[in-house]
Amino acid sequence: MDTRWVSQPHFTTDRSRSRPINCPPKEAIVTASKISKSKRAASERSERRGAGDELHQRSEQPLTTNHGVLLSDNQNSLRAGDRGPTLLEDFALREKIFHFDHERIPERIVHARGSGAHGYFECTAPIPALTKAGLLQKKGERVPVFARFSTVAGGAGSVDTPRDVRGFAVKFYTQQGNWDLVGNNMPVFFIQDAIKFPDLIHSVKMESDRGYPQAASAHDTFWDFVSLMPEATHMIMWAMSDRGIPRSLRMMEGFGVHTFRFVNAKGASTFVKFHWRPRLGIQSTLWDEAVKIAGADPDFHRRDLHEAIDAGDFPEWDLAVQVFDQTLADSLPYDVLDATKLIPEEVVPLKVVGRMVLDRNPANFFAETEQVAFMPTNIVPGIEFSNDPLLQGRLFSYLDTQKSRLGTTNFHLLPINAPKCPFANFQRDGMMQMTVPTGRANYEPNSLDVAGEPTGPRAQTDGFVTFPGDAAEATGAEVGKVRQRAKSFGDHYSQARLFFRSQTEIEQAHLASALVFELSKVTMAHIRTRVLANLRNVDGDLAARVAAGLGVALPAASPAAVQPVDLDLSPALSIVLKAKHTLQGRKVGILFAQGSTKADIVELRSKIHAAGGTAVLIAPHLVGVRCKGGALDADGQLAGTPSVTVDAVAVMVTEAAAKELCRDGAAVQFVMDAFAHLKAIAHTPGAAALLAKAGVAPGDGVMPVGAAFLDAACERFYSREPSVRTLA
Ligand code: HDE
Repeated sequence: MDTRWVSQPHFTTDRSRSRPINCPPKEAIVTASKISKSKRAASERSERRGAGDELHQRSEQPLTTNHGVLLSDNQNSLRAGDRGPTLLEDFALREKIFHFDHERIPERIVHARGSGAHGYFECTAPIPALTKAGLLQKKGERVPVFARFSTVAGGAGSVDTPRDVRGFAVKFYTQQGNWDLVGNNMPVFFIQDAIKFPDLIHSVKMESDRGYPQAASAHDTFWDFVSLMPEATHMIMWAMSDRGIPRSLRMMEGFGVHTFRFVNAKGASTFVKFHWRPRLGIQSTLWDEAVKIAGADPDFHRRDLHEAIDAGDFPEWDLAVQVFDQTLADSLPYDVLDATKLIPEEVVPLKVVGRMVLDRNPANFFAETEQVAFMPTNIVPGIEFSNDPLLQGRLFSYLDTQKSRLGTTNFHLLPINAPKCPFANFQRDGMMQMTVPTGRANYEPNSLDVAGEPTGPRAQTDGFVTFPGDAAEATGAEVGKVRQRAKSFGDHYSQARLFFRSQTEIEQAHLASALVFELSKVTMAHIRTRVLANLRNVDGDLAARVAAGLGVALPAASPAAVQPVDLDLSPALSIVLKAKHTLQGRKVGILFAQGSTKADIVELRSKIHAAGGTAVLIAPHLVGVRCKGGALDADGQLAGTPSVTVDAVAVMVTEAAAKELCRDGAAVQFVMDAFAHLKAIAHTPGAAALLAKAGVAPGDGVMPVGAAFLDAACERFYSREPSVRTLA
């Protein structure tokens, strides 16, 4: 290997130091940007040529894999000898190619071709009387913005100057959250209802059989569609006007298109339409010019925007609003909810409220312009939607799009999309989660704070409250849009009481015992107490039994929004009362051993099968158990087939075998568990010793092998339970 470096003969990198060992001091290092801007002598950079004359460069910044391992060579893959095959173990090559292979994400289905810039919005004429939107409250107050301008029909690599509508999307990073004003450079739209959007876009994009034309509406399918959609006529006027061929992105007007709502601090609302007015005025190209620009400089608009900002010639727009009320809306000869209509400024004048200045180019096109995720649903208090059916459809669409394009529900964590105000909630996990939430409060309500644990964020009284008006107006309903639970949902205990009281005694005991078990695992005393207080509203006896089971004092009942009432009991809610007396679907385990009578076992097995059950033969050994009457194979070996795997058991062993089995824990447990689990137990006389050892007491469900057993095997013998365990 050739290690002759032009300026540094030898490199060893030690990242615990601020720079690689033997690396020139920082002052001597020329950064990439400086390199591009200065004509430096090659000798200032550490370089060497490899054996194949490939250029190896070194700089102060170490090159690593994505997992942090320093690389020594970025020119050669790892080979078995310099002319040998590439080795699979070359993790550096694999990672680099892998990442490259996945660099592209789906382009936007519409507005794929776009250019963006950072900047700020400044309020120039506050309108607190109209809206409580934080960014419009104080003259001179600025919020950061990111704007993206786009064509609609073309792909991401299409030219900048086709005849097309231009997207005009602005994300305002306000202190009340992100507001996205996702508009166009024309104030109306082709269609009135979101349900037609896929048709419109299918028709205008390249035709599906031939894949052309790209970025052009001059073709059959578009004109076919719009000619059948008279509602598109107005927008066609705009699209065919010189607005469809802007001179520069800096010289376009922008429009929110839809009617939105302003809501002020008192809750009063007006309608509003948003307008962007370029300080440079509107300018367009001639069609012939646009066509020639497409050839001469396909990036004409992108370059223009970038260069202007780079040169400090920051593009600027005024934000103006057209504000009107329902009375004015009613007086118009068209519907303000119809996105194919505009309101002439001669009818409702424009009021300038602020200005937007774009003063910074994106540092990285992909990370910012490509990954920015605009959503009309991003609104802030004081700005709301109208019932425009086109807008309402958009409210659904954009979230889907972001998931599909950016691949994860966590797209909001990307720096370009994240709010610049604090944000917190209980949403967790998901692909590409970048945050590391601590603590276990990932739900609310919670009272973990009572025990000193973090409790997480909560909704605030001054949080976003939707203006209720529209829904009521449109539907004639008494109340409009509300986040409110109906009072009729307020009785939380009467049916819980009905359920509990409709259970049989044993079921009630099970329920109470289950509560004791669960709550005994709860380490926070205040939670147990609260559950008991709630239980008092269900049934005083239940609460008392659970408290006793836990050994804690019974608290007072919790306040109930609606006092529980006694409803008529419903026996149908009980499992026991509804249980089906059948062997169908149930399994009966037959425990046998050496010396058992084969004929009896076979007979019982066939009776079980005849009754619809399944017999499972269980023995200490699986194969060839020597029985009276011949060898018999078991279905399961005793240790691996405990009685919990069946619903009833028959112990069919001789006295000698029983004696033997008394020394086998699996056998004793088999019987003991069957008894404790309230199962029917049939037995031969010889089994007595084993039953005694397992603590089986005579009583319901314990019987000699015989006809009665088939009937008993259909049941569980709850009456036995108090004798085998303590229930609450
Ligand atoms: Fe969009 N639109 N749109 N749109 N739109 C998208 O969202 C959609 C409409 C607009 O620079 C998509 O993130 C539906 C009107 C702009 O990233 C998608 C309907 C207006 C941008 C989508 C409309 C717009 C989009 C594709 C009919 C002007 C680019 C990528 C109900 C007021 C934003 C994305 C950017 C982008 C859906 C109609 C403007 C698919 C369903 C009307 C400026 O979600």
